[in-house]
Parts: sequence; C-alpha cells; structure tokens
Amino acid sequence: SAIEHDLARAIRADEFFLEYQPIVGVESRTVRAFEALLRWQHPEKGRIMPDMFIPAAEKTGLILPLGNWVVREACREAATWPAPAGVAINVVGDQFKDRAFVGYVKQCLMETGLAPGRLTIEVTESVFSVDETVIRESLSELRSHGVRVALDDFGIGFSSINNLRAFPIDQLKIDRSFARAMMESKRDADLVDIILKLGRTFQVTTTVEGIESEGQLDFIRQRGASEAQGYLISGPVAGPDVMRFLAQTD
Ligand code: G
Ligand code: G
Ligand code: MN
Ligand code: NA
Repeated sequence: SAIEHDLARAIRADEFFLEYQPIVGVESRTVRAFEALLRWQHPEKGRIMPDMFIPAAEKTGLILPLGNWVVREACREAATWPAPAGVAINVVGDQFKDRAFVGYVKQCLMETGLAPGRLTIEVTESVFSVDETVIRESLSELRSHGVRVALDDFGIGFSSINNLRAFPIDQLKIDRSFARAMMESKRDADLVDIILKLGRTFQVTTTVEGIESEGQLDFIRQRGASEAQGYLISGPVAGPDVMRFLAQTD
C-alpha cells in the first residue's frame, strides 16, 4: 500500500524523531525517566503520530529497522542526560521474534555507555500472544543484564493476573483511561486501588498514566502509586528540551 511504500522510503530518508514524556515520582515529583515516543516528520503530510503508522510497520516487518532505530536513538540521547534519569521505549512482539533483538539492545547500551538500569522496555500484554518461551527468555535475558521491563497499558485488553505471575517484570503502567474514570466512579476508583495492590503484591513499581490534574495526582498518592505520567507534569517534549525540563524541576 501507499503508506507501506512511504514508510520504507522514510526510514531511508531519516524522517523519524523521538519526543520524551517525563515520568515522575508521586511523592517527590522528581523525574525518574522519560518515555520515548516516536514521530514521523513527513515532507508533505507534516507530523504523523505512531498510531497512524506503527500498525503498518508491524504488518510489513519495517517495525524491525524502525524499532532498532528507536533503541539506538533513545540510548544515545539518554546517555547525555544526568543520571539517574532513564529512558523507556515501547517494544512490540515482532521485535522479540527477531532473535537478534536482545543482543542489539545490549550492543546499543555498550556503545552509548548508558547504564542498563537506566533503560526500560515497555511491552503491552499483547506480546504474550507471541511465542511465550521467546518472550520469557528475551525478558529474562534483558533483566539479568539490568534492563527494566514495564507492562504498559495495564488494565485494558488482555489484562491478566497470570501475566504478572508468569512473566518477569519490574513495573506496571496503569492505562490512562483509569486516571479519568477513577475520579468519576467508585467502581473505577476501587479498580485502581486493586491494581495498585496487585503491583505491591508483585513488588513492582506502579505508574499511573494520563494524570492531568492535581486532584488525580493526590488521589493516586493517597492510594500508594509510585509514579505519575501525564499532561499535569508535561506532555512529550523535544529531545533538546529534556535538559531544560530537568534543570527546571530538580
Ligand atoms: O504520544 P502518543 O501518540 O505518541 O503514542 C501513541 C501510541 O504509540 C502509544 O500507545 C505508544 O505506546 C505508541 N508508540 C509510541 N512510540 C512508539 C515506538 O517507538 N514504538 C512502538 N512500537 N510504539 C510506540
Ligand atoms: O505508550 P502509551 O500508550 O502509554 O503512549 C502514551 C500516549 O499517551 C501518547 O499518545 C501520549 O501523547 C498520551 N498521553 C500522555 N499523557 C497524557 C495525558 O495526560 N492525557 C492523555 N489523554 N493522553 C496522554
Ligand atoms: Mn508506553
Ligand atoms: Na501506555
């Protein structure tokens, strides 16, 4: 299709860039990490968001070169930030099917000098529908190297307590739909409570996404969430603005 052809061209033409959204400690409000979010600066169509092209990239296999570019670029940039600020990248199942992927991540860490503990790999539960053994081995190998693993968009879609029991993870990211819903219904507030308790049971960091108001931040602080991400703290910022953001907030 047109977009698939255009994607292959855009990778060669280097039309992609990353923005970074801060994730802060709920108590301290200091930055723990930035989530790297991919954007495509199209010469005619302007900026295209990932929802518009990641599915096509997955369908065509172009997610492999594109995903590798994201890993390298995020590590390269994060290595210039003051520690301990880390970087989180989104990875999809097909990237783990490429058996060279984990080695590629390690190579990027080594070449950029980024400490492995400053890198988080975010996966959604849909990765577990790839080959379970491949996923378990890949995540275990990354974690034994010191890389952190986060379960993204938790609470929607395929969410299963069994995934927390079966797969080695460090962090639970609660889907941003809950941040809104928990303020509107007791049932959703109770659900957030339960997910945060789950996180504590599994001794993982809990991050609530989509925090847009002080009220939402207070709410999750009272209920013991570890971290917050959302427009209240900041939307995604351009690479060069990360240092400015860190200087303002430390
Ligand atoms: O800011 P936002 O519109 O960027 O992100 C939309 C969605 O795109 C999110 O669900 C996010 O996980 C996904 N996304 C952003 N960057 C990447 C990336 O580099 N790789 C993959 N696979 N998904 C990404
Ligand atoms: O990987 P993930 O699905 O979490 O990607 C983050 C997405 O959420 C991006 O599209 C980003 O722009 C968006 N986002 C980040 N903060 C907020 C927020 O506070 N509110 C809403 N509605 N969206 C947000
Ligand atoms: Mn994410
Ligand atoms: Na998410």
